[in-house]
Amino acid sequence: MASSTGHVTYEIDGDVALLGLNRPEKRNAISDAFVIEIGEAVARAGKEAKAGVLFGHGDHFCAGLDLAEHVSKTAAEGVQGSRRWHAIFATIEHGAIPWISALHGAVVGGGLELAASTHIRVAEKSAFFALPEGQRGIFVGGGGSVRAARLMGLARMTDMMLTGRVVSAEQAEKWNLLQYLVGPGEAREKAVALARQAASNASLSNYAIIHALPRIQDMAESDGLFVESLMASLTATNPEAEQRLREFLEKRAKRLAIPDRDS
Ligand code: 1HE
Repeated sequence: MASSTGHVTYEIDGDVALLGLNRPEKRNAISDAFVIEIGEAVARAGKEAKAGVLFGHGDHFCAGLDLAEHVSKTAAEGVQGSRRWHAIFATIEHGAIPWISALHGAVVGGGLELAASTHIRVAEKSAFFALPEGQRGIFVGGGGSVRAARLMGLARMTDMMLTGRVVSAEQAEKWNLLQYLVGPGEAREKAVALARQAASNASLSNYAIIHALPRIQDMAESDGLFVESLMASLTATNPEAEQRLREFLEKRAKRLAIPDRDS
């Protein structure tokens, strides 16, 4: 399917790609063509940047699936649509680079599923989280039953879906839905700073973090530990590791920023 919605902005800032959801008049609701365009921008960022930031233009991050498009779909079209979201969000979660999402306003339905496919979530206090699928007579279809449930836990997600409960940013932080809670208008800047930090890592380490770490969680303990050893050896024998270890030993490496001492 060709995508020509113009609903995605794309910019490169040094090593960081900035991908903006830009359909504010519909609260960045995601149509079929829009999700494809997100996938194209994610693929481009994987070639041109070392980390990416995903944010929403306007007053909201994303109001989820474009409900206007989903009236009168056949069952087969519904499955194909959901599988398309899965394939595209998988290129965020298990793609070439780490992604940080900057959240404000609505992070609702498919918007929460999209945020859950990124590796770090930064939210402003205006952000609110909801899964109103039950109220709309549908179900999550963008990977939420796996990714969002893993972040917050089954009981909380079941509660959100059964009751349509709207969760504040403060509560969402306690529920592990986000890692950084920041002031008004600060999420994008914080996300870019975190993306720059991640981009400065060895790329093979980042690859291991986004590909091996989540898979290890799905493995039996002994399998996970074995895969960990393989990744540890693969990264440590990479020439970039030798150079970085030498920089540390020769006191040329950037020092850790220790809270309460360096800030
Ligand atoms: C939309 C959508 C949408 C807004 N699809 N058009 N998602 C939802 O159930 C959330 C639905 N949206 C809302 O609850 C509200 O729009 C918000 C709380 C996010 C924002 O409220 P507000 O007052 O700022 O905006 P609004 O007046 O409700 O909406 C502005 C316009 O955006 C309006 O269109 P207009 O032509 O009347 O101007 C809305 O119809 C439109 N709009 N959200 C289509 N989602 C892969 S499966 C995932 C399943 C789901 O995501 S289910 C959850 C869907």
